[in-house]
Amino acid sequence: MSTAAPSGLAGHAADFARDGAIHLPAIFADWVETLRAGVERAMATPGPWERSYKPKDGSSPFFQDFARWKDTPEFQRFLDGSNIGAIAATLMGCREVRLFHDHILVKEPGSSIVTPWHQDTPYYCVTPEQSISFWIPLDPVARAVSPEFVAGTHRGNVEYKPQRFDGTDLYAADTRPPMPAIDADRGRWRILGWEMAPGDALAFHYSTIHGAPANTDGGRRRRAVSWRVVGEAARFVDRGGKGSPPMSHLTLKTGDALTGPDFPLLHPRN
Ligand SMILES: O=C(O)CCC(=O)C(=O)O
Repeated sequence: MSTAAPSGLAGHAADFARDGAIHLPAIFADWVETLRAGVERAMATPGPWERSYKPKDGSSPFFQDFARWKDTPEFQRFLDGSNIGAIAATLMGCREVRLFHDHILVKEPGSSIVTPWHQDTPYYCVTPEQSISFWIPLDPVARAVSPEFVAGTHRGNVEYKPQRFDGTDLYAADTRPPMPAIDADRGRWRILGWEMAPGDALAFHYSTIHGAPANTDGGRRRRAVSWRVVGEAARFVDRGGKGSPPMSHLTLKTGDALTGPDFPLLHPRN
């Protein structure tokens, strides 16, 4: 399998820059079985940052785990053999691409958990200028359960106050503005979402406002792995050991380049 970016991707780069979220059909289709096996292995032995939600109404859980590439051979095979680094470099227009982390997100059939509207930037210990998450579904995803994105909200440098799923503030005395009530007036925003097949990808910027519905449509699992990557402009931001994942073991200082064994180079290949 090639580790070069597929031809025809340059056109998507302009859409990514404008909207902050794009759909790339079948771009990782060759990796579905490998990633499914990795998710199964990771779920069988959750990692130290695993954070799953069990709905109060008794419906199925929403499993989440982070940075499992280190102990999941299938994920290492994906990083070594796929062209994710070259794809990211083309979309971001940068020279180097590093892994920030992987994030497993499995909404079991019937799960009533809604992923609230949020930006990832305020949860992450890294600057967002050159950033992409590749959310790769491993099951068919109907439009009704697709993650959704508010087009263009990665531009303009507005950071909204991050909250936990229970609605409490993540950081004390946070004076950033609250997330707008997007669902109260959906027609006011350009909301993007797609029907997807396993091995497609959604590529989105860390500052794009996004969320996802409950998995109450279709009676299917909604397995996904979101691969978070950054370009050479990325700099560490000290969030006091909070955030997602907390990464409180890092000794980097605010403003340092995001390098070291936690953040392997994906592009260019040595
Ligand atoms: O899968 C979901 O429900 C939400 C995805 C998400 O917020 C993310 O990948 O950043």
